[in-house]
Amino acid sequence: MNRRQFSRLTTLGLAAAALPPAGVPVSAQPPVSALTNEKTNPRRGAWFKEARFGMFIHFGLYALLGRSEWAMFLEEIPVGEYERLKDRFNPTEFNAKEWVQIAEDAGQRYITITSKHHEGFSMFNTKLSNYSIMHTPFGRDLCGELAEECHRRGMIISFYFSLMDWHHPAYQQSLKPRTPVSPEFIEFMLGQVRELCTNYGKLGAIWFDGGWDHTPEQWQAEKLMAMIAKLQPDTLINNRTGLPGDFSTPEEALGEPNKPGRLWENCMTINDNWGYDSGDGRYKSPGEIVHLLVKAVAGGGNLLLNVSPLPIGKIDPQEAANLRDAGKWLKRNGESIYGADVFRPIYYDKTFTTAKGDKVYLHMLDWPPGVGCDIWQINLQSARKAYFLETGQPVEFTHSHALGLRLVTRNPNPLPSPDTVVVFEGAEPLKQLEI
Ligand code: JFZ
Repeated sequence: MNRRQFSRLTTLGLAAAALPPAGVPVSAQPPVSALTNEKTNPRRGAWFKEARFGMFIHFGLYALLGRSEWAMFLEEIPVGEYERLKDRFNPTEFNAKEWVQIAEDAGQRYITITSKHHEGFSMFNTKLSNYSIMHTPFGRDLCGELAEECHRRGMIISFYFSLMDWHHPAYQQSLKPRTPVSPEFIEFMLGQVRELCTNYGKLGAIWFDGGWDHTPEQWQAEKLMAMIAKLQPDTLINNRTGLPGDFSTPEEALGEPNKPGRLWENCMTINDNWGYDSGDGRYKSPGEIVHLLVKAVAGGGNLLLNVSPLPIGKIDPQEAANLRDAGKWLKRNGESIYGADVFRPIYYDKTFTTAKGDKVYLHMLDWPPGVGCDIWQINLQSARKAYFLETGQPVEFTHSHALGLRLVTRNPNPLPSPDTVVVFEGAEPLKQLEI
């Protein structure tokens, strides 16, 4: 769903169908168990902070229509008509190796794929429904092949799973907001999540979505989480069951700066749509991708950047090219991203900081700087030395009371870059990290 479609839902009075239910005061919600505590055990959350950059993949029957993943709902296509798409679903060009290679070249450390989106079509080998990829001309377990390739290559695999299901007969009654979810559907949903947690090896995260029409109690979210914790104790769970889970998922926005220590991941489209939209050519440039990543990490979060495979099973070549280009910057500057965390916020939209150990990384998105080079509101007086991350060339700096940090060295960075990083060694970031 893109912004235009989202605002259309609002005008149709269907905002409830696109937003978590409003009006429930936080204090009125039931207490959450240890499983749903907002503080994730640091050991379980470690991979997430180390990885920082992931590939989101929205792929399903909707790719055949090429009008984004909400087409069934927005165009009011009847179930009987929509489900016939499965007879044409045949992404013969799909190659798990190629997808994982693109992610790897982009410097992404995990992949989150739609195992089932709101359309209700399973992209994995489920035994609980015939409405799955196994019952198409393609007839292969795409999620399974991808998971296997990820495990082979050390890429982390996570599954997106929509709670809402526009197709399943037992969910039809529940399509109205605030109606209960039938026990039959809950059994089906729990069964499918059980399959995902059992048949595909170790999962990085389960990324729920589409729960907004129902309360966590109606979804039996506590039971769901307890089941996952039993089958996959280290798998992280996002916050879209309505319970906090392990991490927040601000969409097209940057983070949860007011909740220090909370894991979060910014999910974004690489153009204007999640699912393939044949008319969408508004690609984010490699530089924009780098900037989004830097901003997320500077705020202590991850970036999950979406790609939309074409019906034949290929990732859009332009998306792949831009990702690969962004990856070139990461190959040279990854030290300032992977496992890095918040140093402190800087309220200037071209300069950000990340930190790791006793190093602070100053990210300058518009190097070489214009008039002067005073970095306001940042104090790195304790730093012993500074240098350009890409070249190792030293950078001279001073401090002034009025302006904070001043870089004396202006221009020796030879490489044009979407983000010029200066490393400060011996700074005092650790106190900031533990806020
Ligand atoms: C949901 C899906 O409906 C969409 O198709 C896509 O998969 C995206 C990643 O997630 O869309 C949402 C969910 C939450 C909000 C907005 C769109 N929200 O909280 O504002």
